[in-house]
Amino acid sequence: MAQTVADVMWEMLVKAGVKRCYGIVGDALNPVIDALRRNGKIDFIHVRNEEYGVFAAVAEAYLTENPVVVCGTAGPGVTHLFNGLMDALKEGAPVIAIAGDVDTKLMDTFPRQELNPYKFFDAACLYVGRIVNPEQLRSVVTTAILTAVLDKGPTVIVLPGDVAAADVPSRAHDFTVPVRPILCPSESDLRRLAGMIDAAGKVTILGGEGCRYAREEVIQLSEKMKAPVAYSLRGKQWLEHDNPNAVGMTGLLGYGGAYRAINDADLLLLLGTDFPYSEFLPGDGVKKVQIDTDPKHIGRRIAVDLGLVGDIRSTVAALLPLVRKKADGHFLDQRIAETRSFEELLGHYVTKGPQIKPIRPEFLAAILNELAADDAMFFVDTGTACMWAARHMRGGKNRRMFGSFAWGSMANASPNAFGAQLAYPGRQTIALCGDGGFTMLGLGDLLTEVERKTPVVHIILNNEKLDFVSIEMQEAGMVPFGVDFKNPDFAKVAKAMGAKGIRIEEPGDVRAGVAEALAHTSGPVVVDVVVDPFALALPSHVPFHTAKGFTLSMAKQVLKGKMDDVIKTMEHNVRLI
Ligand SMILES: Cc1ncc(C[n+]2csc(CCOP(=O)(O)OP(=O)(O)O)c2C)c(N)n1
Ligand SMILES: [Mg+2]
Repeated sequence: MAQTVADVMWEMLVKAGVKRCYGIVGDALNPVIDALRRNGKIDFIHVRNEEYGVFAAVAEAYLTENPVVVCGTAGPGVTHLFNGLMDALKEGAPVIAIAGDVDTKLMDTFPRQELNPYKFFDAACLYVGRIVNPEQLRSVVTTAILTAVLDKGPTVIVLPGDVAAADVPSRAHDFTVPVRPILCPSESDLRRLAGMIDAAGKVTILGGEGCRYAREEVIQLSEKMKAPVAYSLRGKQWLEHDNPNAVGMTGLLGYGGAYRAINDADLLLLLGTDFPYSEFLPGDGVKKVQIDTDPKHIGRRIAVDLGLVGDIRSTVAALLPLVRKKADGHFLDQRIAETRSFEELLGHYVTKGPQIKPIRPEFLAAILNELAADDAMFFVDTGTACMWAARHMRGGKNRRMFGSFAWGSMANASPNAFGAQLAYPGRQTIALCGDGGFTMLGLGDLLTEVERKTPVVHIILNNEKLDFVSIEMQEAGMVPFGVDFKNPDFAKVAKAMGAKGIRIEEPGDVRAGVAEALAHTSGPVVVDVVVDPFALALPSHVPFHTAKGFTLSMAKQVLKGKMDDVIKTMEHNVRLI
């Protein structure tokens, strides 16, 4: 049998390192998935919702840095891919989407399920190639692969069913993925930067995801400059653990000495971070230097005094010998002391945790952190889970933490963890889920995990609330509205679906329940933890408008007869305010 367009497309994708394709078959995709079956080298992960498949692919692609394929069929199947592709774009994950398309003879005639792929994917993808003629195959597939891998983001191959099933033209479809160059600023620019560092009394580093391979170099530089090291949520896993100069995070999730480290410095070095909350970044009193591989990141959040385009590892390595060692460690010592005292404050709920009911999420996060393996992979839902993970989970050389940190979608943790577990079978994989997030996406595809016997540990923060939004509303001075809901017993639901289920209502049961879940390796487990719905999570530095808004909200709630809730929130959080 002659090879079809779809056959050769899969061959090329296999050569690019693709191991899995997540999605749902149907209509236009049938010949595409039939060719995948014939190929035999790609595992087809039949999910229950395409969106779940994309979030799984994003985690796999981010962790392995290999391209991962997702697919959805013409129209509705394709639309389910969109949110996950936006996530891939923002998290920098090489995901390639195969979008089914109506037969070419129907294009632009308003048939059922047609969708203009260029318009639709415009915001989400770095490249959209629509194959309407088999002769395009080599160019479109090569471009989709190379763009995804080299520019680190999602691309789309749009494939009508009739073209997928057509014979392929007889020509070579071999290709290689070229190696990316390592960018480093010129020596004169590095000398200029070294001069600015030497002239500054107090220097602080704020590092992000760009420090992924630069941890040792950044710590060495901080030692030499006596500089506190603050980080974004994406930078935390690379810069916090085993770093004597780590001072925590700034921004909405802030903790530790980071806020003052950043705002009281003479010079702030922004390394590989596109930190989006400019209100938490300092004004003109602090000089700023930003280094990033992506020139578009430089200066887009705040004005910088010097911007350098470069890979953080090689740039910092080249900078190190040019910088003079500083003698005065006073500024650094103060920020470290602040970080320690904030840790003690946060420790309140951890040490008191076993006696406090309902269960404090901080206590749960701290126990999880303590019991998890040294090479555990944590996935964190958008919501309060991010706050507890940021403040109470500690990284390690081989620990990983990932979430929808740059895009901020709900419901990412469960599918992220699933994708990671498929890529690293047997490695401990933990999803810290909101109850809103888990019921949005994770619950349906728990069936997929059961079928695959994938050992993902889901820890559900059961607060019967969109708690993060409730806090947002209170900070803005509103009465929380539209944020409450009722949950079933998730442990019972999990059992009915064929997974292991554990329900924890008593604080004294947290340790044993989490340990039991982590020891379960023959399939997915859902730990339904009934946590305090009034657990507040204010940042370490509360801007004036937030404090004002919060007080206003409390006053409004009293007027609406919600005095009980107000008292509970105040009472439960008195140590944090
Ligand atoms: C798809 C999507 N819808 C809505 C939001 C806005 N949002 C951000 S966090 C959040 C609440 C999450 O609730 P839950 O998963 O229960 O976590 P909790 O904050 O209660 O721990 C919402 C609605 C979002 N980020 N993504
Ligand atoms: Mg919730």
